[in-house]
Amino acid sequence: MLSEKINKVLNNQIKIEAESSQAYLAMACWADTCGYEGAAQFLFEHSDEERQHMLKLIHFVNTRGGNVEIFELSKPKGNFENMKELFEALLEHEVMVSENINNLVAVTFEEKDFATHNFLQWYVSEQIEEEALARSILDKMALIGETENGLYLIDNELKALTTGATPSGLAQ
Ligand code: OFO
Repeated sequence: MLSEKINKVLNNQIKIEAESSQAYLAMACWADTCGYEGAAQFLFEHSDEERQHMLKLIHFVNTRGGNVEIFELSKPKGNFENMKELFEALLEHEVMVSENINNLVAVTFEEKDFATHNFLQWYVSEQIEEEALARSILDKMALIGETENGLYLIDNELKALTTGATPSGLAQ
């Protein structure tokens, strides 16, 4: 059984994961429109992953006898100056998510909810990976430079990071 406090913070995390999915969906659309095929694929897939993170939390809350609340989402930013600005925004978003996960873990200690504590360790590890990935993309951009050739190389690098699966079942 979840305490009211844990249930509330988990519901807030469900909202954050849904907003992450929306944020990356908006980024993917921008990249697609600009012709960055690799970046678009990478971001569509990332958006799908965030939805999975949300669903994983929803199933956990339901399994533990809690009540899931689905909130209204804020409109994500859908326009960027360039790829660098987009990936800086992505990193900033992931850092915010990591802070929220850390706060959530702190609440599990307060509430002595070690089942939720264990469950959240997956998110702690995931955030380390996601922040590292965003930083490595920005590092590569700084190294290769934002010339047309540089951006083409980055776009190919991003494509290599994708699974190649069609995003959310849409026809390509
Ligand atoms: Fe849900 O991992 Fe990124 O935000």
